[in-house]
This record gives sequence, structure tokens and C-alpha cells, in this order.
Amino acid sequence: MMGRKIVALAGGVGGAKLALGLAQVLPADELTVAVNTADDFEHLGLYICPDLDTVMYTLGGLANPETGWGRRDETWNVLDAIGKVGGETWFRLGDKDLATHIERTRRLRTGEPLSSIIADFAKRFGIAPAIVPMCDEPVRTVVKTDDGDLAFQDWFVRLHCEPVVRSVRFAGVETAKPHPALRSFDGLRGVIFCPSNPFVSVAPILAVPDVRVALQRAKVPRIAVTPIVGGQAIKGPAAKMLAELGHDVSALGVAKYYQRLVDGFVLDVQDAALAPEIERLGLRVKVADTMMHDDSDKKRLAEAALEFVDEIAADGRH
Ligand code: FO1
Repeated sequence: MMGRKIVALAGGVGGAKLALGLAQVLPADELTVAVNTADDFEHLGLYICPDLDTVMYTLGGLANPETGWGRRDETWNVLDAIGKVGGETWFRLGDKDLATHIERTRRLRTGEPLSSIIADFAKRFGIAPAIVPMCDEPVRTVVKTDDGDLAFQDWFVRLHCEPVVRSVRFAGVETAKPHPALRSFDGLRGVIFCPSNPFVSVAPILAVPDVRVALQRAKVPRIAVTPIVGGQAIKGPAAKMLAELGHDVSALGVAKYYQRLVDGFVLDVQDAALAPEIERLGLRVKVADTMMHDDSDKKRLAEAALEFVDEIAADGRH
């Protein structure tokens, strides 16, 4: 029997946008957003979880609409003052956002798991769907570049993704335990890979032990929404990484990367011509407008993704 719950795998800004669309169309108890934590890091003595916070602020209506990360109506007094005493200011932490990091760091030091802290923050921000970290253990993305191994945020923010990427690894992932929402996908309505960076947002979630196998075995529709449109990333370094890691710089490159993990691929209308090649990989294709400029776009894409999940279920081809 078809289940009711959707698990969405998400990373940063693009993932958060589709998660918001899904939150707008699904009853709260039918959505779990499982979020990458491998871009977490310790900075200025604080434990920062950029992707979790991006999803949380977006679903809570608190996100900065210009950047997609951080909080709206933010002020920067603390960071300015940190700069005045010679501290690091390359990673922009606003005053309101800092409150999240200070309180999270305090609670982590008492031994409370990250998942429990995020669940509590989300409740306080009035967010009904579940937002869960991929695991409670610290995992760190390390980007191997021509300039040496770099911690993810060093590469991403401080160096503006400029050093050429040779490979990516997730330090600590071997001993991580997946969040219960990622242990088995049986009985779900479906799994949706949000339009997040495949290499640094979705891959860390898949690298948590047992998640990939659980996904491969799951007898539920699994679909991915393209993060690449017209050969370019909607946001961030996904296209640059596709090229540097030797993949086709197109939605086809992403479809090939996810080939054995998904049943269907949502392609943007601009890339409709790629549909036959993606179908030849054995995937079903849905062509949709994947650009999410406003809330109605997010809702429309979420509805298209859910329709696709249900079409695959009806076909029994999963
Ligand atoms: N991204 C930037 O490009 N520059 C920043 O200064 C920056 C600060 C920041 C602060 C809090 C937060 O939650 C996210 C922040 N991000 C910033 C975004 C973040 O680095 C990326 O979106 C993700 O790590 C990639 O998914």
C-alpha cells in the first residue's frame, strides 16, 4: 500500500526552496526534510550548521530573501565589532543568526544531540514538518584541490570556490549513524532529492553508512529534481564541480550521477531535449519549470514533483 510520507534530501539554498514548496502543499506530518550537515564547522568558537539553518529559516519564513542563507532583517554589529578587534569576518554571521549558533553550541556542550536541538529550535520557530540532520555525529566535507585539502567553508566562502576541485571526501562519515528517517524508506510515499549540489549537499547524506543501500533497496518512488538548468547551476558551484570532477556539465551529468539511486528525474523545460538520453539511462523523466523565484514557483514545483512520485507509484516501475 502506498504510504503518505515524503522524505526530502536537502542541502543549502536550492534544497530549502523546494522543501518550502513541499511544506506548503503537504500536511506537516507527511514531510521530513533530511539535511546535509557535512558543511557544518566550528568558527569563532561556535558550532555553525549552515544547511540546517538555511532549511530552518526558510521553512520558518525567517530567511534572508537576498542571499537565501542567514536571517531576514539582520544586523551586523557583532561581526563589525569582531573585525575591529582583528577577528575573522569572512564568514558573515549576523546578530540574530549568532543567537542560534551560541545557543546551539551551549546545548551541544551539555551533550544534547544536534537532532534534538534542531527539533526544539524548529518548534520554537513555528515549523511543523520535521527537519532532521543526516546524523548527529560531526562529519566534515574536505575538498581536495590544486591548492591542497581545504575545509568546505574555506573553499566555498573564503576562497569563493576558486581552487580547482580534484575530489571530495567526508571526514568522519564512516562512524556516523544515520538519522532514523534515513534508515529505511519502506512504506513512504516517496523520496525526493532536492535541487541541491549533488557532490557537497546530497552526496554526504548518501555517504552516511547504510543510507545508500537503504535507498537502493527501497520499493518506493525516488526522484531527483535537477540543480542544473541550461548547463548552469541555479546557484553555487555545481556546474564548476561537474566539469572539474569529469562529469557532463548538464542535467544529464547529474542524472548519470544519480542513475542507480532514483527512478525518475525532473528536468527543466529549457533542457527538454535531454529527455530521451536520460530515459535511455532507465529513468523516467518529467519536464517542469524548475526555476523557483517566488513562493508560488516553489509550490508549483513541489506539486509537479509529488505528481511524478505518484505517477511512478501507479506504474509500479520502482
Ligand atoms: N555563504 C556565503 O557565500 N558567504 C557567507 O558569508 C555565508 C555566511 C553564512 C552564515 C550562516 C549560514 O547559515 C550560512 C552562510 N553562508 C554563507 C551559506 C553557506 O556557506 C552555504 O550556503 C552552504 O554551506 C552551502 O550549502
